[in-house]
Amino acid sequence: FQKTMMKRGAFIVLEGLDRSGKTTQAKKLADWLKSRGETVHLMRFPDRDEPFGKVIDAYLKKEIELASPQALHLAFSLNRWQKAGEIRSLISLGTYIVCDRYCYSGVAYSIASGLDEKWVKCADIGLPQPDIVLRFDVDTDVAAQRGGFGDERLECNELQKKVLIEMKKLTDERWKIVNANDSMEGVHNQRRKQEEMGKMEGEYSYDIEKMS
Ligand code: Z5A
Repeated sequence: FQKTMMKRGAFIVLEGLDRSGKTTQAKKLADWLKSRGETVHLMRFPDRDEPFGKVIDAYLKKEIELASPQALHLAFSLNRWQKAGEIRSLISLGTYIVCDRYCYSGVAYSIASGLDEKWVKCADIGLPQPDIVLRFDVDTDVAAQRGGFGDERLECNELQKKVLIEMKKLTDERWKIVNANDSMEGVHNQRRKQEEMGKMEGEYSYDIEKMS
């Protein structure tokens, strides 16, 4: 009985191209939720501290090679599966998880890199589903001017354009689009305006029964 009375948290995912400002805005969103008295946990994928994430990190930094793009895709997926239990339990305890990238990056980047769509999607079936996905849309030339672009693998304009096409295909009614070409504060204010208009109200107040 006590469990059913407990307010469920929420799983909020930020998606978008490289340098669209997801990490910056994830922190701002987490601070805003904390200011409203919520318990918040910031999460990101790839989680480079987790064992499979260490492999991904070394690969992206060009320190190691992987035998196939399929192996890379599965490493990204395993990295999420390692956190699936933690995500479920945090949400059931009332925590708001603000997550920087999730399986949508996994699917979009791997399809854009040439892998088979059907095969790519299989690895993530059964992972906890987000309540809401915020898609940060940035023009590739704007993103390319931002700090650090081009240092790691996968950071090239041609791939980014294909990723955006794939990410748009994944977009459904749970997604909200944010214009990420704006300044840091401008992007944050767009988000705040959505909240002030009451659009977010209710979307985050789920009952524990709604957990799958
Ligand atoms: N990948 C994949 O293939 N499969 C998967 O399953 C997953 C990921 C989960 C690494 O991801 C790569 O892995 C990524 C996708 C792929 N490859 N690419 N390309 P990552 O998340 O670890 O990548 P990252 O390099 O740490 O984050 P990011 O996406 O590049 O950046 P961001 O989080 O969107 O942006 P940011 O860190 O907030 O900001 C970037 C810079 O821009 C920084 O200097 C900020 O100060 C600046 N910034 C931010 N916002 C603004 C605004 N509004 N104006 C001006 N400047 C700004």
